[in-house]
Amino acid sequence: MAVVGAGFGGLAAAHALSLSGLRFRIFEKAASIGGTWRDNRYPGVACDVPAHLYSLSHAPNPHWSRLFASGGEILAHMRNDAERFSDRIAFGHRLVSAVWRRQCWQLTFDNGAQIEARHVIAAMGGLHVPNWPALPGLDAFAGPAFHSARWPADFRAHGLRIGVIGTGASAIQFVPELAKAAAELHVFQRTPPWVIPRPDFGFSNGLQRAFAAVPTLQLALRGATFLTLELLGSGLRYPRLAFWARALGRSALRSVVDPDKRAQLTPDYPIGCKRVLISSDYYPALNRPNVHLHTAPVRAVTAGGIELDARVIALDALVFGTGFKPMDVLSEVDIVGPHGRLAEHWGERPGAYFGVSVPGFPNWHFLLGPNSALGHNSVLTIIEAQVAHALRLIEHAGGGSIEVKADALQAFLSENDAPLAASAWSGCQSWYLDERGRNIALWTSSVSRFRRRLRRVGASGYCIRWGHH
Ligand code: NA7
Repeated sequence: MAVVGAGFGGLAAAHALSLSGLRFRIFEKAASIGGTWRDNRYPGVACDVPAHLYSLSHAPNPHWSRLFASGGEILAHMRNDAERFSDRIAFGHRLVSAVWRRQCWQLTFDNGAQIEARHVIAAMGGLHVPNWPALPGLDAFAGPAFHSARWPADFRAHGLRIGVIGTGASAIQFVPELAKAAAELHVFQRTPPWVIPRPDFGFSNGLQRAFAAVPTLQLALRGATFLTLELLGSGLRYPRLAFWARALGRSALRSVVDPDKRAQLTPDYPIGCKRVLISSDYYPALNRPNVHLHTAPVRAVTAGGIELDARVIALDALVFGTGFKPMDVLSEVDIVGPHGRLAEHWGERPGAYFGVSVPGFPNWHFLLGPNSALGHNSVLTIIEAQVAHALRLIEHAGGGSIEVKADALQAFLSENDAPLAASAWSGCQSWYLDERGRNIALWTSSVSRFRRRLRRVGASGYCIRWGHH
């Protein structure tokens, strides 16, 4: 078995594979583990799902220091968990092609290494290919210019005039940090996000000891957090139920002192359509006299700054908080099944059965593939359900190959798209939808339903072959 990627998906797969006694290796493009949490090291980085839920269930951590753990704390915890797999991970192996030949996947890596694997668990990440806006003059900028997921460790904001493009989940975390140090901070906003307060607090040493001594206590907190998010998430599917979030968002907006700024920051689309952001320091940061909000479209980047419609903003550094290209794994890997390339197969619309299996691509198991991202709960719960499903498929396949049927995928896509029209998600443009408004990323129902459905599905909807393709 080959596992590609050593982020949370790879670790969840490694744990399950080692429990089942199957032989496997993990191939990781970078020099260390961590995926999202290795890449995103910007100041203020934290998870917006409470930490006791945002942990793999096999690796609870009684010592989370706060409800919303920082990225650094999450990465340290992942490293602890990954230690037992260290001899199974091949670092510096970026998968460039996977070709199905003689009932096996032949994997080729950028360092020239080649291996054969009967099954591949592709844990290459849902959101990790940086989205760079197509702005004229981007290369002409004279100062440092970088994406939030490529933050230079030696970047010092002190005394600089800094521009930030984008106001999504990442930007609202690093803007307050930059605002403290920058001489001027210019935030270029295309669409105002809905932002609700972050109910964060630290866990005292006593409480951490109690979590360690009584694991049920920790499980109870995890369960309660899960159920709360499931319940709140239903507000995204039935927008009328989201009144509480709208009220929270509106009351947070009242903390913006300047009425013009407040108007610019007020969203004009249904809450939940884009990911609801949680922050208690974003709006206060925008109140600072050194922080300027621009809503005019960015026309171009010049050597010395950003050109808006009517003016040029002089800048020393430029930060892109412009998010990621979802489901863009194919920009990195050429996957060729028995009947052709995945890029061609997905040309019309990317689709995978429960985000895992694609017709025509036997023994290939995606984690967090199309239509399995979430807007409301911990994606780790989805990853774990998908890993369990992949292992069931591997077991069913025996020594042969297992492939999902095209009509099973069609039925899944129709089922998943059904609630879309009535939900908040169809009310604006977001990375959940492609340019034609089709949902390529989201699982539109609850995690509980995802788990239940996957458990029942088993290998029905799949076809097992013993001969050669
Ligand atoms: P997000 O949440 O996708 O945010 C990206 C932001 O960048 C958002 O404000 C976008 O505005 C803006 N953006 C994207 N492209 C452009 C261009 N071309 N011009 C101007 N502004 C642009 O990414 P994050 O990194 O913040 O978070 C990623 C996910 O990680 C997040 O959803 C969580 O699930 C965790 P828009 O709203 O599209 O107008």
